[in-house]
Amino acid sequence: MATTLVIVPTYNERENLAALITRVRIATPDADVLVVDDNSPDGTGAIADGLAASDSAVFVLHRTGKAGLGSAYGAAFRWGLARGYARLVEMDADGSHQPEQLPSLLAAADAGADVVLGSRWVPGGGVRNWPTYRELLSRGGSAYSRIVLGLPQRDVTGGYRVLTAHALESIRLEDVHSQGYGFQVDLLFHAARAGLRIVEVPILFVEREHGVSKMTGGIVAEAMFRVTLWGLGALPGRLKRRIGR
Ligand SMILES: Nc1nc2c(ncn2[C@@H]2O[C@H](COP(=O)(O)OP(=O)(O)OP(=O)(O)O)[C@@H](O)[C@H]2O)c(=O)[nH]1
Ligand SMILES: [Mg+2]
Repeated sequence: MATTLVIVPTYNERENLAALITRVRIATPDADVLVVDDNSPDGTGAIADGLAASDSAVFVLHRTGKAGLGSAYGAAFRWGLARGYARLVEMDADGSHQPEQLPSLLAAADAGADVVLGSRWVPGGGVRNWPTYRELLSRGGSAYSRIVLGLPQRDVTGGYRVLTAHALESIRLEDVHSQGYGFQVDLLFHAARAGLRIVEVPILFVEREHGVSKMTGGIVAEAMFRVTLWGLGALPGRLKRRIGR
């Protein structure tokens, strides 16, 4: 049985999904793939079913409607943990996360990391074809979260990650409520507080060629609002540790 599960959440990714799954299967032939589709109006779910029918390593989790990235990953993590996978991977469907870089992320998990972050903002990492405002937003969001939450990592909003089953079992998933980009920060914050070993590996993030971005001002606002609340909540503990030093 495969020990690695690559999770690909989809909402209207008809033009991207088949090519992405083919690349994943070539880059990591021993891994299984789980597509989590939220009843995409463009028929992505049916495309996923077709891929699963012709490849026994591909599975599909259908949900009834768009319920956000965080709940899609929550459902997929539970699906994978229940089936005994040792490593669970987060990957976007739009090609921004290159499957060819997955072996280097998995190698960091093999070397002992509990959580591996594909990172745009460490040496060797970067972005291709991203408008300047998106880069500023991402770098700014990471910097703000780092300072407010006291996280040392450079790329805290990225969604290309490997989590071991041990890591996911150490995090109370029911406490991770956020949806858009906030979900990734939320998960990392919980991982850090659980004392897990977190390692960043450089990735080249490539802007999507097909389909439309699901990022909205509301998602950014949600993330900033929640990060600020968590930061305030964690402040007494941080101050106490500083005074106690
Ligand atoms: N199942 C599910 N997948 C989603 C949902 N929202 C986004 N996705 C998928 O999650 C991945 C990342 O999506 P987003 O973080 O919204 O980012 P994006 O749409 O790629 O936008 P950019 O950041 O501009 O590339 C993509 O594969 C989307 O199809 C959702 O509500 N449910
Ligand atoms: Mg994207």
